[in-house]
Amino acid sequence: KNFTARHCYTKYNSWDTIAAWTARIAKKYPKLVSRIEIGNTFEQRPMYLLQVGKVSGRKKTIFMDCGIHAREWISPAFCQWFVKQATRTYGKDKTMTYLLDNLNFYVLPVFNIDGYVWSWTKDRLWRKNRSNNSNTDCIGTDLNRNFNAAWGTVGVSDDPCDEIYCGTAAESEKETKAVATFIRENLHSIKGYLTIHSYSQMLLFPYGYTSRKAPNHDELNKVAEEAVEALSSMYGTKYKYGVSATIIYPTSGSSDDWAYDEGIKYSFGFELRDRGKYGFLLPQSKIKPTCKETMLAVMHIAKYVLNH
Ligand code: ING
Ligand code: ZN
Repeated sequence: KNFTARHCYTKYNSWDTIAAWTARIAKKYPKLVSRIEIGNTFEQRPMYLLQVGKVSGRKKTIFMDCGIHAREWISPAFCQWFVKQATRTYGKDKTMTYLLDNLNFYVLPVFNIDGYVWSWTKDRLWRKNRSNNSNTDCIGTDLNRNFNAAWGTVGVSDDPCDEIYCGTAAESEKETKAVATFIRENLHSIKGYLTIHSYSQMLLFPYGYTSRKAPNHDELNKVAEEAVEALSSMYGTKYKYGVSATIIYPTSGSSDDWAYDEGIKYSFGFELRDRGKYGFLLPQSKIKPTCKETMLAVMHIAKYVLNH
């Protein structure tokens, strides 16, 4: 009952709560939000995606996923916040109204649902999904190493016991397959891709798998610079921005590189607060300020994508 009454957005929510919320928000705002099931997880949970935007003909869309890594709880909290803010301010805030009239957002509030449930129930610092691996008791694949972008080459492990295990093949995981299939089927409209992680306060863009510059590198760099500037205008939170291979570390099989190579020219990865004081255990009191400042960066990118 408290979901729509403001309580849930400043707390971390269990998967059951988030799943119930997806149904509720779609029901409450039928002209703005609809819920789509894009597949099932390894443990057979339905993967819910929210389409957010005024229903009308052909529109550009932005795909945003949260919670690809289980322990990064601020990430699903941000996806929820985004949808809340969109629905509450549509028709009131000029920029939001403009964006939702002209763009659709696909918001996946939790990508790695099984892992998220595990992080709530058994191991707070779990990262991977929960699929079985052969010849070992070690569980899980890193979904952000499982995409078909120079898969299995750099910044990965082929040991299923490691945190960055890339799986047996690109898209070997049901969760990766579901997201990649949905994006491929909607490539005609998807012009922007955002993936939300924590922590370290960075805004990253391709590539992670090579030191080669992306064709529109200068443009991505400019958009990132402006987005980070917008973000810091609220509380002064400092973000680094740049190519992920150099700003954090080389990675292959990451979702943003894959989306970019599929032709989505505006592909960004966020690493939200903080810089390590609390790390993955960011206190609930930080949800609101983190989400408010992040909204400014996301809105900036969305405006840019709409107009380019
Ligand atoms: N960091 C990301 C990781 O998958 C990342 C870094 C994010 C790389 C986005 C590429 C794109 O290792 C965390 N914290 O998971
Ligand atoms: Zn992550």
